[in-house]
Amino acid sequence: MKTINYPIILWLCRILCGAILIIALAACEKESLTGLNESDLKVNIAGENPDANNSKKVVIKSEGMSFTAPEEIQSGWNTFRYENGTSNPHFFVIEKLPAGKTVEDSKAEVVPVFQEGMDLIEAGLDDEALAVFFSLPAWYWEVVLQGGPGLVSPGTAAESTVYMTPGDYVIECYVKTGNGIFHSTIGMIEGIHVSEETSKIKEPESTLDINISSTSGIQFKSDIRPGQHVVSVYFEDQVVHEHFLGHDVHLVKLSPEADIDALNAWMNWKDPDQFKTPAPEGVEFLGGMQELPAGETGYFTAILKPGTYAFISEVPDPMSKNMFKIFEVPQNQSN
Ligand SMILES: [Cu+2]
Repeated sequence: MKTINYPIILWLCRILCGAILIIALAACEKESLTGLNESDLKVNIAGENPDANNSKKVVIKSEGMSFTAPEEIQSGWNTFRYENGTSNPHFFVIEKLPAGKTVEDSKAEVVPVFQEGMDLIEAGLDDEALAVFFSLPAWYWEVVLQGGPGLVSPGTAAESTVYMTPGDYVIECYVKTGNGIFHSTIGMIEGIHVSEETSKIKEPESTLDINISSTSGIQFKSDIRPGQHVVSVYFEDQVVHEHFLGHDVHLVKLSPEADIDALNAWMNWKDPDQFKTPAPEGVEFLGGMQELPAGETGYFTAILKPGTYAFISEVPDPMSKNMFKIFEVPQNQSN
């Protein structure tokens, strides 16, 4: 059920965005290159120093409303390093396409259908729009979300590790511009082929374990030491929430002026006033793990400094679901 419903929303986003493409182009200008070099990116992750594994990482970059990504990577465990060189927060969710399909099939066979549906929504014909969405090609319902880095603030890099089976994948971001345009609609979608050849990367060993479920929310041991961490995220279950998507985990650093209620509200793409740039003030997104199927585990790295952080899920009102957990990183490990 979940794999059927997730992609609907992602594509619906594209439709919504497509309806106001002209505005999108204007927004795209604001998202223009910031000229950030790799050395300018803030250090929020482990592995900044050269090491034997760096060359094995899959580097994805954004310097505008697009992703620069390799066309092909190996199967098995893959560490994605996402470098956000833009002026807005982004993420990417990894979607596995059914056999024989590529991102071009998605663009050719799915996007036009959703655009038609969007036109109907714009006209207030929601029921008719729903009927159009159900006319999508049968293969579309087999798309499975397979994790990916959580939200990443401007000028920031993050790393996440997921297990990938051979096939064709799409990565996309559906944060909205200030004008309500989904980033995927205006270019933040890319295809990646995963080969039969397996990577030599081992499953990471975690230093901090998160469990997320629809019944208990986000759970972890509260005594988190400062320093470098490999965070595991185990998806005990996966369900479709009010925004038609499942749950995931994002790491955020909260400054003293951060508006907790504003952030709680912002995490709902379905709200026309939320999940739009700019993000709430005082909030720094440091990556995380996009939704995975029930029973799967993904990993992300983080360097935690003394201060206030939170693990938060991109779902409507995460606080009410126990999916907005604020925690303190103490000054000393002994604390
Ligand atoms: Cu984006």
